[in-house]
Amino acid sequence: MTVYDISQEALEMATWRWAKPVKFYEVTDSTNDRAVEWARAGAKSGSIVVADHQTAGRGRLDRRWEAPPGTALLVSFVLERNPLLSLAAGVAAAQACGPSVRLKWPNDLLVDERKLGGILVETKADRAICGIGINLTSAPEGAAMLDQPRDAVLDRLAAAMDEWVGAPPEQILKRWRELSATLGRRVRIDVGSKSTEGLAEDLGPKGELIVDGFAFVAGSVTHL
Ligand code: BT5
Repeated sequence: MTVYDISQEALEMATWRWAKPVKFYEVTDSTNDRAVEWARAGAKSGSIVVADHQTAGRGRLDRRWEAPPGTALLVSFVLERNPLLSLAAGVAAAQACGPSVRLKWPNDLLVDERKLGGILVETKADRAICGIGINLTSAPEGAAMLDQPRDAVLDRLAAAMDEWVGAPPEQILKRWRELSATLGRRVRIDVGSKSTEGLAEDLGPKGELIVDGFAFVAGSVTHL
C-alpha cells in the first residue's frame, strides 16, 4: 500500500490552494476508516483522505460502494459534527459537479434520475467523517458518471465544502430545496421494515423529509 502526501501528485496546486492536510492512498479498504483513524490521531478539521481504489467502500446500512480502480472520486473529510452535514455536503457536491446534478433525500447525487454519487456521514471519535463517492469514468449499470478529471472535481469539491459546511442552516436548507429531485414528488420511504407512500412536501428544520405531514429523520427513498 502506498501512502503519500497528495502534493506529490498532480494535486499539488490544489493542496496549496486549500491549505489543508491531504492523504492519498492508492488502495485502501475505505477512506472513511482512514479518516476516522486520522481523526483519532488528531487530524485537524478539514483534513482530506482520497483513494484511487477502495476494497471495502461502503454506503449506509452496510451496503457496498463499488468503483473500479481509478474511475471515481473517493474522498472523506474530517469535520466538526453538524446535524445538517449530509445535506450541506450534497449541496457542495452538486455545486462541484455541475448544473445537471440534483439531490435525492437524504444523500444521493442524481443525473437524470440515475445515481452519480453518494454521501456517507459517520460520527466517530467526536468528529464527523463525511465520505463522498462520485463516478467519473465508470458506473454500475443504470448509474451515471461525470466524465471529468478527478483532480478538477476534487478541487471544486474542497472549495465548495468550505463554503457550505459552515453555512447557516437556513441557507443550506434553501439551496438543498432548490437542487432537490425529491420534493414535490410522490415517494416511498422505507424505514426498517416499515414502508410509507406519500407526497414529499418539504424539509424540516433539521433536514428531515416531510411526507404527508410526517417527519422522517432517516430512511431509504424511492421516487415513484
Ligand atoms: C451511499 O450509500 O450512497 C453512500 C456512498 C458513499 C461512498 C463513499 S466513497 C468514499 C467514502 N468511503 C466509503 O467507504 N464510503 C464513502 P447508500 O445510499 O446506502 O447507497 C448504496 C447503494 O448504491 C448500493 O447498495 C448500490 O445499490 C449503489 N451503488 C454502489 N456503488 C455505486 C456506484 N459506484 N454508483 C452508483 N450506485 C452505486
